[in-house]
Amino acid sequence: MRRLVAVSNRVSSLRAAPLAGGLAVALADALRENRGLWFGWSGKTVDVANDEPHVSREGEVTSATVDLTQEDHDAYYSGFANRCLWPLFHFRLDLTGYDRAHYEAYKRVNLRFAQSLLPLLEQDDLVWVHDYHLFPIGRELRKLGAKQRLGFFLHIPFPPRELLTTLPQHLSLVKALFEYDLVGFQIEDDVKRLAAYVEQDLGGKVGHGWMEAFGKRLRIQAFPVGIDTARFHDFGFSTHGEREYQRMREFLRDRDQIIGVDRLDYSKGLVRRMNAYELLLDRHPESHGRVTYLQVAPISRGEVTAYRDFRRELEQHAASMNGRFGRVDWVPVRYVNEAIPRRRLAGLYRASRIGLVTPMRDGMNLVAKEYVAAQDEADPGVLILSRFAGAAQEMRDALLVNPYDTEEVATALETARTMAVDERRRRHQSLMRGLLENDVAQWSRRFLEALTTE
Ligand code: GDG
Repeated sequence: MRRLVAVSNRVSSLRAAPLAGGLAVALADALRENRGLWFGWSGKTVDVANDEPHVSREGEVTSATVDLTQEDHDAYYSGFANRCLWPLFHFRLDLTGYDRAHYEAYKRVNLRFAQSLLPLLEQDDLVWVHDYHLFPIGRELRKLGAKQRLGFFLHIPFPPRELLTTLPQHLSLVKALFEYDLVGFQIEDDVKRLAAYVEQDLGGKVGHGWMEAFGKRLRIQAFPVGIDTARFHDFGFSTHGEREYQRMREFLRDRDQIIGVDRLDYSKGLVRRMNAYELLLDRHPESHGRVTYLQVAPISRGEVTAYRDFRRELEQHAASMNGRFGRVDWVPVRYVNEAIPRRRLAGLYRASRIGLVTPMRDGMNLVAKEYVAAQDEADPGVLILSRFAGAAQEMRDALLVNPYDTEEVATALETARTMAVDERRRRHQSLMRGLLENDVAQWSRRFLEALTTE
């Protein structure tokens, strides 16, 4: 069995991984199965950074992390990755910052990571790089002589060529992809957007599963990421999950709860989501006191201005809705920044009649999948899902909506609120089948198999 080396911006503790969610869960299992090594930033900033990684072991898995100077962190992570690539790749040119110094820092940090990682690599390793922070690390590793198989997976959407080409460094960024043996995107649409760029801007060739440009051939495919479906379902019925569920049911009594769970990020569509809920309350006075909306939104990237501005806007919105509609015995919106442990989160999903997942653009969106997995199959809730989340490609039996269309989202809320149990069961069964078939273990297995074969 070949060793797996996962490379990502952050490295989490494996013990905490099943509780943390997202990428950590996906990687932890694959690393355990393959006696892997996990390499990335330590999460610490220091005055003088040392290239020697901190190495530690947890059971079968080794972690190796490096520190960053504050300056590199600000320019590489908060700067190029989160002020430029994140908004640009989520189709938000209005929020995209173009700063050459940030790009230089991005390249410098990728080179440093490559230099620290190289001595740790063994001949037969499969190296799997994750996400937009690390496009160039494959090229840097190759330049330093790495012969191992290198794979790259992009967790966020790939933008249309008309947007991508606003980035002064678009050519260099895409060229970096061609250094990998295999590139994975979330959905077919992402692959098609890169294909259009390769054909029209690079004069390259494109076929089924491959692209040619820069005199190189790249293998590329969609690998839609899944969740740990069976385990997450069990979380909702575990001691902590069950306790949270009961506590919530008691608190709600016969009210229907709408739940949203999102990192506090402008791509997740939280303001428009609140507008849609407000429209529901406007249109359906009979729903007052009978429905309530819980938005869990742990704070993320607080050092980036766009995030701070957006947070203030959201707080005002929630407060004004409560002022406008609230009664002494009913609060229409509960908006909390608290991060909730995963088992409790499963209990909360289970206690909620409606899962409201309406990002303006999202690579996949795991919350949509978690919400469905946590439901009780005898009396399941309804998922309302944005068409612009990658997850919408697989989850056809959700109520699919255009998140820009407030009226449509408000109508979907009413449809979900009044949906008969037969239809809820039918939709849930079909969604759950998909989630069990393509769970996170399948996802990493498929990617690693493709990376292993020539
Ligand atoms: C990126 C892409 C893609 C959230 N609040 C709490 C909490 N979470 C967990 C959720 C979920 C994860 O965070 C969020 O995953 P998403 O997929 O929804 O979104 P991103 O963070 O933007 O992830 C995305 C993903 O990568 C994977 O490829 O799907 O499109 O943007 O697991 O549950 N977890 C806990 N408490 C919280 O309060 N424990």
